[in-house]
Formats: sequence, structure tokens, C-alpha cells
Amino acid sequence: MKTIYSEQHRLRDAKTELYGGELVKPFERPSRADMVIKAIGESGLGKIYDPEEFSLDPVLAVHDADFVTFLETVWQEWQKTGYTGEIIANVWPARRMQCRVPCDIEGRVGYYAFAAETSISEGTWEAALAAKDVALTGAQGLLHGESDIFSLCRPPGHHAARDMFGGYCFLNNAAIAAQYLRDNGAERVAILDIDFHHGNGTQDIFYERDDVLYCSLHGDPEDAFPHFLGYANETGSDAGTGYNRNYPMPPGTPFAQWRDSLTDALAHIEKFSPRYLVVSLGVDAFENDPISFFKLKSDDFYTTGQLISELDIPTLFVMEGGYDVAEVGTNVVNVLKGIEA
Ligand code: OKP
Ligand code: ZN
Repeated sequence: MKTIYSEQHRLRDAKTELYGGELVKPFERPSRADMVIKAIGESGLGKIYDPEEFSLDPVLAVHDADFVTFLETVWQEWQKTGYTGEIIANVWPARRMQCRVPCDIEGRVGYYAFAAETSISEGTWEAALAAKDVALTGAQGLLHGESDIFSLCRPPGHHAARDMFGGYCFLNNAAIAAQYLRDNGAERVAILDIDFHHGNGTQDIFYERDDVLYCSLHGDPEDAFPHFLGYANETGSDAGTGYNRNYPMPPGTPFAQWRDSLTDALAHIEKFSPRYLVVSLGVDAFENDPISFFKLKSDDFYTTGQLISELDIPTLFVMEGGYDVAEVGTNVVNVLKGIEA
């Protein structure tokens, strides 16, 4: 299996994350991708390729144009204000307030953010652009007939909605890839999100549509980020009714239970009969993950790969979360080895 990877991910190296009332070194850090690419290199899985460069068109096919311009320009604008720290949202259009884009930069940061843990730092936009190229190059590989590809994206993407960033995500790499597959001849595309967190951004982007099925296994929003989306009663709207499926699970969920959700999601995907599958591959369901609460063991990721491969659908794996830096490489490689078994 080919891996697509860009060193440009290093440009996303924020100094701050708002966590427990303090500014800490972000969990989503460059060493995560270093560990994954190292494990891929040692695994014998296949070669590592640089991405091709794509225009913004495939990004604008899923994201709001003003949001994209905001991401592109916000660091320079922040510098002009004279602020010396990173960009952190501190105000929102909350209940009963007006949801309009203000002029002032702090107002606009709050408008486009859905959470405050994610600082925008110098180089974030450039890294996000490279991550979407990594995803799109993988999608193009599927269009050219490859059966499985791993796009080692960083920063991750599944929390990024049409016009919102947060949860360490800016551009929704998996959604951009899925839409690109749709726009290049695939009638139906399924997205399976096995990251520990609900992919609120991906759900948002495809919620009214019946051509992209979204299925997500995640920590119950009662107890886990992003808290305000990801419940089981969110099944899609309009034409998309029935094309969104959430599997929220409680703290302490072991593999046996998680696997039952996976089996159900895979059966649902099979019935949908998609031309391609995009997997939002986070490995933060791991038992030692520092910010998550499932109990998957490293071997369980191998079994997960085996179960996904039984679908026999050409699949693009898009890297999302996984914050136990010591084991993130092993866990990702285990999924991909399970696929090739
Ligand atoms: C991004 B991805 C825990 C706070 C968690 C943000 C988590 C973002 C996860 N107390 N804050 O889905 O892995
Ligand atoms: Zn996650």
C-alpha cells in the first residue's frame, strides 16, 4: 500500500493549546507524524510518495469561500494588530446573539471557531494546504485504480466544518477527498470515521446528502469532545435522511463492544454499495491515549484493519487523531497491515 506524506506538516507547530485552564504544548504535534512515517518505513508496507499540488477548487467544493479566505489571511492580520501570542478564539455568536461576520479580527476568529483549544499559529495555513494535497493525491490514486492508499495528513481534518475550525482541524481532508472522488465519477462514496472523536465537520458537510454516507464510532458527546454533536439521533436531513449514522459509546468501552459498532457500520456501508470508502483513521481509541477513554489495544487495530478489508472496496485512509506519541505509529501500521493481510 502506498503512503502519501509531506514534510510540510511541520509548519503546523503551535506553541499553545487551551487545556484545563492553562496554555499547554499541543497534543497535536509534529512528532505524531514523525512516529507514523517512521513506523511505515520500518513496516515493509510500501513506498512513501510526495503529494501533488492541487488548486483550491476541491477545497471550495466543501468549504465556504469566506472561511477559506479567513484561514489564508488571519495570521497576517493578527500580526498587524500587534498581538504577540497565537490566535485563540474568545467570543462566540452564542444563543440569541446575531450570527453575522463582524469586521474586527477577534470577532471574526470567534465567528469561524467552534472551540478554543485550537490556536492558529504561523504556518498553520501552509500546513493545512499541504495536508489537503496529501489527501487529494491519495484520492487520485484510487481513481487511477489503486485499491488502498494511506494519506498521512497533518493537521487532521474531521472536525473542520463548511465554515468552522476547531478540534485541531482547519480543512477537512477526508471530506475534500470524498467530494473529489464524487466529482470524478464516483456515484456514491462512504466515509467511516473510527477516530475516538465524533467528526462533526464531516457530518456537517454531508448531512443533507444521500450520495456520501457518513458513519462514525466515537466517545459519547455527553462525555467527550465535541460535546454538541454526535448523538445517535442525528441521522441526516432532507435527501440525506438515513445517510448519517453515529455510534456514540461510553467511557471505558472495550474492543468487544467497539467491534460490534464497527460490524454494524460496515454492514450499513456494504448495503450502500459505495464505489470508494474513505476512512478517517484516528487511533485515539487506544487504551493509553492521553485525551480519550476507550480501551482498544494495539492488536485490536490489526483486527480493525482486517474487518474493514472484508468489505473489499477501494479505500483511502486519511490520518486523523492519536495522541499517545510512543504508540501512534504502531497502531496506524497495525490497521494498514490488517488491511493487507
Ligand atoms: C481531535 B481529533 C479533552 C479536550 C479535547 C480537543 C480534542 C480534539 C481531537 N479534555 N479537546 O478528533 O483527534
Ligand atoms: Zn480524535
